[in-house]
Amino acid sequence: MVSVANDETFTPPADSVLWNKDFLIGAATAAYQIEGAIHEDGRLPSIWDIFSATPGKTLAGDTGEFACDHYHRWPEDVELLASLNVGAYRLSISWPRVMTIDGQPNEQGIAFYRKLLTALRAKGLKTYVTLYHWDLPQHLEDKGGWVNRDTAYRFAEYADMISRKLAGLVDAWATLNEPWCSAMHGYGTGHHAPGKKDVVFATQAMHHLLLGHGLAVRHLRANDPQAQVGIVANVGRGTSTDSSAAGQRAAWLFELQHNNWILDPLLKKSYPSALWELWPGAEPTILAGDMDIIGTPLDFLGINYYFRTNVVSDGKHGYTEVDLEGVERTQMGWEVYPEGLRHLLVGFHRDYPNLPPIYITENGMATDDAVVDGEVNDQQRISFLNRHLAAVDAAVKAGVDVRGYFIWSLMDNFEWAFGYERRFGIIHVDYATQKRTLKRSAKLVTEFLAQRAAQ
Ligand code: IFM
Repeated sequence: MVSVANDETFTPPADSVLWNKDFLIGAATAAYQIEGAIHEDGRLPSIWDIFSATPGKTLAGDTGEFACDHYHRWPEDVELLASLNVGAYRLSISWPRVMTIDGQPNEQGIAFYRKLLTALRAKGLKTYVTLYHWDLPQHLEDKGGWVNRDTAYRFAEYADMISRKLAGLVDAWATLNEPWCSAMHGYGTGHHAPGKKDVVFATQAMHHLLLGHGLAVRHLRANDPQAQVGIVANVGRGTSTDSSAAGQRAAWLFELQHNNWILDPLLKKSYPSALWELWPGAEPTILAGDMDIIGTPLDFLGINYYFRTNVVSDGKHGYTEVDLEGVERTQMGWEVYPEGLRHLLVGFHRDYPNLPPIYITENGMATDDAVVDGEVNDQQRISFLNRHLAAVDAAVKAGVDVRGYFIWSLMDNFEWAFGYERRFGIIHVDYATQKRTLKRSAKLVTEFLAQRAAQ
């Protein structure tokens, strides 16, 4: 058992970028994970409704049917969010809530986001809005989902429609959240909706996700010229305890597969060719002009970082993951490894001369939190946040243009295949009563931001 540092406070060093009032600190959520209300106001079924209702797909059979009931409790949630003194909120829009089956706007669903964004703005919060955080309308999956090129065009239509409707209420649009997870877990491993399992599907899905992204960027810019436009990628640090050439290649391949698979097409307009050695025969169909669309310049890149993975060579073209012993882990079993965040940021800055400004759009951890005498003492999370923010500060000092950091997550929520057991929030949610309780981490962040504002 690894002991956790007993940091009692959340006080960044005096020279930390965190004290800079322009460095944005926010909290993040996603529609399916918090909204509930899946049958209301004309919302269509999403792939996660169908997947999570299928026996055996999620822990304890949990679904997003009620989640945090945010669809009804959003005024209380906005008050809580604003009470934390954060400068921004990252949320996502549920595509099946705002668009009808024949591609028309669903005004009732759109009204929800208009009210929410207006209330956030009234509180002085910046709004970071993701268009696709994994909840594809099921009727599009029935036609092949992201493996079908047509879905990229449907996504672009959705982006066009919703950015016309919400123009002026959004500070920054992100097209996709974590296309790696959508493609690989949705169509490769089957751990996520829609649960397909073929790497050939995964690579084709990735290409169509990125194509949809590029097409959407053009609409977002045209319809909402004041807003920033970007995309959010999850990235992973891969290392190997095997110092041989084979071990080091395994670690390199891990990062290539997790990071460069997405960042190269976005920032270099090509896929890394070594991918097709890792996955022979899985090269996607790419039409003329696709890579130029995908490589449309971005205003910002969102980076989501959680953990490091140790790998060894599989003796063939790939790698195998091997858990390290004696390292600190979260409730997810993920290794706590802040140095990986600094390392990756500095590496991206070195490898991509056109790297846009970065926001850490997600970072945080799951802990098995409980309310005791009205309090939640999430000591490991406080320590986690301290250490990862120090890693961000180190990257900034090394020259990386990081503009902000969003804690994942504002509140405990539906953690996909892991249901409600895994608690990522800085606000505790009692799902039986929907009572929200600020965890100690939330209180310390609030105090720090008050001090920062007062200086
Ligand atoms: O909860 C998820 C989120 O939806 C996407 N990024 C990772 C988080 C933790 O697993």
